[in-house]
Amino acid sequence: MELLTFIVGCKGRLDHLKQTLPILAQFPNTRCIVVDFDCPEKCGDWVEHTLPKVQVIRVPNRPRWLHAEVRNKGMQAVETPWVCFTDADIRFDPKFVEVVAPLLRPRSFFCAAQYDIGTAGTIICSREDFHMVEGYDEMFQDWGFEDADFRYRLDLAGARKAGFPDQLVEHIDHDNSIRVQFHDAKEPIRSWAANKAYALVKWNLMAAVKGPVSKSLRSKAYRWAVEETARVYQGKPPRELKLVLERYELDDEKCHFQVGRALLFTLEPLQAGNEQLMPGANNKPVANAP
Ligand SMILES: [Mn+2]
Repeated sequence: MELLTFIVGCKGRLDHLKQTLPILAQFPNTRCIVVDFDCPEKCGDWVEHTLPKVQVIRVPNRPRWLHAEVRNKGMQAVETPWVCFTDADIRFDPKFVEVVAPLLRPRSFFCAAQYDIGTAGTIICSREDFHMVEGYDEMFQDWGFEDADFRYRLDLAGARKAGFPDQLVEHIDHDNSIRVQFHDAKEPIRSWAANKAYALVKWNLMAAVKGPVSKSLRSKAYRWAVEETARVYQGKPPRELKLVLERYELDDEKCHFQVGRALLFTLEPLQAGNEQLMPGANNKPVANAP
């Protein structure tokens, strides 16, 4: 059995994939999976034709790029003990596997030591840890923060973050228009803000329920985060989110009621210049994110 499987998703990035995949495909003791996520350039066909050792998973009928689903779908075919999630625009150093393989140890996950907006999504974790945290949260839409949330939950589950040398991965530079090509939110700052707000709500819910949060609660939280961040940008007054976690019935001859345990969330603007929250536009490092 090989040590590690690379998972690369692609939708309209065939030009990048052509530059990066041949490097992944020649690494020893590894496998490689490309998730053709309804790619308009039919990247799966190119992969099968050019690099037949690479496994292709096709996910049809996906007009939107859903990063979390791409990665979870890729994971379904992984059999190796370790997995490296990465993107079509990440060029790996030919020594990557040689350097990283000896670093891998149980209950750890690995990112570039000082990852930036381009390389933040490249992460190695064990298959076991991935399943323990139930993978990526598919509630996240559009650009941003599903990777920070994944790292946060790995850490919470007891897997320690470790680094590999930054120069082993290089991001092929591109502008934001490519980043949001298949997104509804065309300004990455908007989806990044909504996704971060959602993550903060969810992390609090996880602490309150001491475990995974139900899909219905997450769905309410996500809708609120998207609507509420949009309202803040439009200068509209904030609206609270109340999520009832549990209800206790007190019902006998003398009283008929229930007590609920709820969490209340608010989202309010700080000062002007919310753009500063965004690590993206000018490629500032996000190494301090979880
Ligand atoms: Mn990129």
